[in-house]
Amino acid sequence: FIAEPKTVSIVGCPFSGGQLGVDKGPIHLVDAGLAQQLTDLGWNVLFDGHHQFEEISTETDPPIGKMKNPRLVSNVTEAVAKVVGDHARKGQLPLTLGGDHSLAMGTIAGTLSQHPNACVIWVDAHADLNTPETTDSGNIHGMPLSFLLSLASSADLKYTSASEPTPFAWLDNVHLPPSRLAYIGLRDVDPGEKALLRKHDIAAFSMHEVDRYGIGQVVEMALDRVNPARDRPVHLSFDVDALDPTVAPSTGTPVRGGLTFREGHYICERLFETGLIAAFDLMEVNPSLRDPASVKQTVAVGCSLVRAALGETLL
Ligand code: 4U7
Ligand code: MN
Ligand code: MN
Ligand code: MN
Repeated sequence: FIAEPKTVSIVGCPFSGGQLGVDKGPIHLVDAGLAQQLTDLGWNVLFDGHHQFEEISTETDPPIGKMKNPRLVSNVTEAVAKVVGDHARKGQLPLTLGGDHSLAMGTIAGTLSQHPNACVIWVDAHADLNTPETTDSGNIHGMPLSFLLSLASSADLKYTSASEPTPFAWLDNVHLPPSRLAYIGLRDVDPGEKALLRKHDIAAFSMHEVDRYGIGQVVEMALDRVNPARDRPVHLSFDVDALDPTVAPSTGTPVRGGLTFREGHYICERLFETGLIAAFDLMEVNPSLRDPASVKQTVAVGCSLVRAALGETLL
């Protein structure tokens, strides 16, 4: 899916509309030298600055139901979908740096616009499958997959305005079949999300399965579910909170009992080996949390995961 010479387009998204405070992540990742590291791996790297997002204040963007910042998140993710889709159409690998995980509404919609048969491997402590109804927090970074799987839609927002479209109406005709989503690393799943996982028979490999089978087996089992012939493009969406907080402390919603440094890297290395990665997201790096040493560690691990997904090998 990636044309020669292999080109990666860095889509820096300093955005935190889906959960406050996570917007400096991409800036730190790029400042740590990520572009040069990918050049050193033999990639042609495109990066022309971080995206500038419009500002919509919470005053003009009051919650709809429980959803916080709905207009802002809808507008930003729609713009991200166009950017990611355009890079994919040119045969480039879009590498989106977040920012909060609501951005995946945009990145996955962008991937599907070019690769309608793509599957998604979602590496996360959380399922990010809440609907506007099931969410407790109202934070949209916990909801992107409900919209992408069409388990939620703009109609659920019960919103009427003569002057603007309903937020997320642009996503209503985007559809990722639930059979093409596989999770790895889950360990903090809300009751409403568990019900949806079961109802739609979504492939979900929690930390329990990682302990039981080992990460090597789990990655193959995940691919067997969503990509049995190993012929579908893979969109890899990696929430850094999938890693154990001792490995990646600077993130907004840390959960103990996560992936080790090696388990996280193995997922990236193995998917690179398949040659199927069409897009990569690295999300939820939050430098506003924790001390400078923890931030530095988390940013370094983030860069290292990206290198692993783009072909860095141990030998
Ligand atoms: B992240 C949560 F309730 N499920 O909906 C929610 F536990 O992108 C957390 O994976 C969501 O970091 C975490 O707010 C979203 C909560
Ligand atoms: Mn998470
Ligand atoms: Mn997430
Ligand atoms: Mn998080």
